[in-house]
Amino acid sequence: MQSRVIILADLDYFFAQCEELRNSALRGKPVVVGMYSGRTEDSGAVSTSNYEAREHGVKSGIPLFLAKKRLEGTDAVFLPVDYDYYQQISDKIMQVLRGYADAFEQVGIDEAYLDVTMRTSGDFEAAKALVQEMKRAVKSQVGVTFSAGIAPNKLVAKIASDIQKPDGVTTVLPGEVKGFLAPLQVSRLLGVGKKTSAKMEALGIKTIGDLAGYDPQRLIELFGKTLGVYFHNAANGVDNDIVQEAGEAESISRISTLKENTRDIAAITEKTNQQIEEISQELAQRDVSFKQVGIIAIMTDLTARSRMQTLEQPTRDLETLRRVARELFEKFLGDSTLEVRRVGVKVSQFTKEEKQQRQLTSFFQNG
Ligand code: TTP
Ligand code: MG
Repeated sequence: MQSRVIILADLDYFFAQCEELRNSALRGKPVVVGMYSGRTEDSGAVSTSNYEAREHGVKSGIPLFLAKKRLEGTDAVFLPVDYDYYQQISDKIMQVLRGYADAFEQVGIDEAYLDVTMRTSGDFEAAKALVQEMKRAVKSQVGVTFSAGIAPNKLVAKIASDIQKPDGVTTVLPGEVKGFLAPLQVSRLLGVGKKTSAKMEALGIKTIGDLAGYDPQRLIELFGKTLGVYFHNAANGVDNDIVQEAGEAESISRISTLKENTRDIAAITEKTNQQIEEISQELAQRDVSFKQVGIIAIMTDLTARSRMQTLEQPTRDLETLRRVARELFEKFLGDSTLEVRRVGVKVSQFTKEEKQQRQLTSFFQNG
C-alpha cells in the first residue's frame, strides 16, 4: 500500500495573532493575551503571546504578573481573551483549509489534520506545493499565518508542525520517519507528560529513539498493555489513526428486509452476504480496515436486537466478515425463538494499515 500524505496545520500564536489582525498597530510589539482571574488586577495566566513577547520568555501558562515583569520597559500590550472573536476567525480559516483536503479533521480552535493522499497521488512534493497554496489562501482571505507538518501519518505530522514556527513547513518522508523522531525528547509524544517522562528517564529512556529501541514487553509490564503498545508504536512512527471529521460516520452498515420472515440461517446469510459485498466495496473506497463487526436483527414483533464482536486484528477481508457475521447470527438465533424480518451488518473501529512498518500487534502474533 502506498503511504498516506497527512498535513497538520497549526495556526501561529493564534489568540495573539487574532488581536494583531483586528488592530495592526499591535504588530511589532510584544502582545500578551491573558486569562484574567479577576482576583487582583494582575492575577491570572498567559493564554498565549506573540513571538516578540516569547523572546522575553513570555509563553502560555506563566502567571501574568511574571509576564509583566519580564516585559518591563517594553511597549508590550496586554489583552484579555476574546474567545468569540477567535472562534469567528478560526471558522473562516477552517473553511478555507477544508477545501484542500480529501478528508478533514479539526482539532481544537487552531489545528486541523488534512488527508491529501488522493489529490497529491501520494506525492510529498505535490503536498509541499499544496501547503504553500493553502498558506497563500489563508493569508489573503483571512490574513493569518500557520505552520504545518507533512508526514505519512497524524502522529508524525503533528510533531513535524512544531519544528519550524511561525509560518514554517516541515516535511518528513516515509523513509525519514524513524530518523526524524529518534533524536527528539520523549515528551514530544502525545501522552508523555512530566510524570511519564521522569519515569522513562529513570529507565534510561530520554529520546524517542531510546523508546523505539526499548523492549516492548518491558514497556507493557511498566505502563500496561494499552500505553505500552502505544509508546512502542508511536516511538517507531507507527500511527494508523485516520483523518476523520468529528461526528463523521465511523462505521459502515447495511440493513434490509428479508424475502420472508425466517429463522433459516441460509436465508439470512444470503441477504447479509449481499450487504457484506457492498460494505466491502465501501471499505476499499475509503481504504480502511475494521476491527469490530456487528449484526442487527429486527424481529417479527419489531424489536431490534444486536450482537457485536471485536476482532484480534484489524482486517478488511471479505471471508472473515462473512464468517463472523454468520457466527453472530447463529449464536443469536440460539438465544431467541422469534422469526427475523430485517437483518443488517455493521463494521466499525476503522484503521489504515501501514503494512511496510512492523507493528506491535504482529509482534505479539509472532511471539
Ligand atoms: P497553541 O497552538 O498551543 O499555541 P499558539 O497558537 O498560541 O502558538 P504556536 O505559534 O506555538 O502554535 O494553542 C492555540 C491557542 O490556544 C493559543 O493561541 C491560546 C490557547 N491556549 C491557551 O489559552 N492556554 C494554553 O496554555 C495554551 C497552550 C494555548
Ligand atoms: Mg497554534
